[in-house]
Amino acid sequence: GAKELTLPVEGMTCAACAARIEKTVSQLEGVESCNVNLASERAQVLVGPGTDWRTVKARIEKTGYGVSTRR
Ligand code: 9UX
Repeated sequence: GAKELTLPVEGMTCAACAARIEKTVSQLEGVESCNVNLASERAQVLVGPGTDWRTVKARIEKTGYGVSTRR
């Protein structure tokens, strides 16, 4: 079933950064939803069974932000 991932996002400085990440991650195959909180610097992502955090991390990095790998 779907899993909820929480990823720590680095490098966001304004609300539009969070919105940009939400939009691009939501467009990934296998991602059902993405909510990014600027204040807590966390992305909460609901993904299907074939998708894991590495896919989401790669997209966030391609968009120009960082994802800390420590959990
Ligand atoms: Mo505003 Mo956030 O230019 O990158 S969208 S800082």
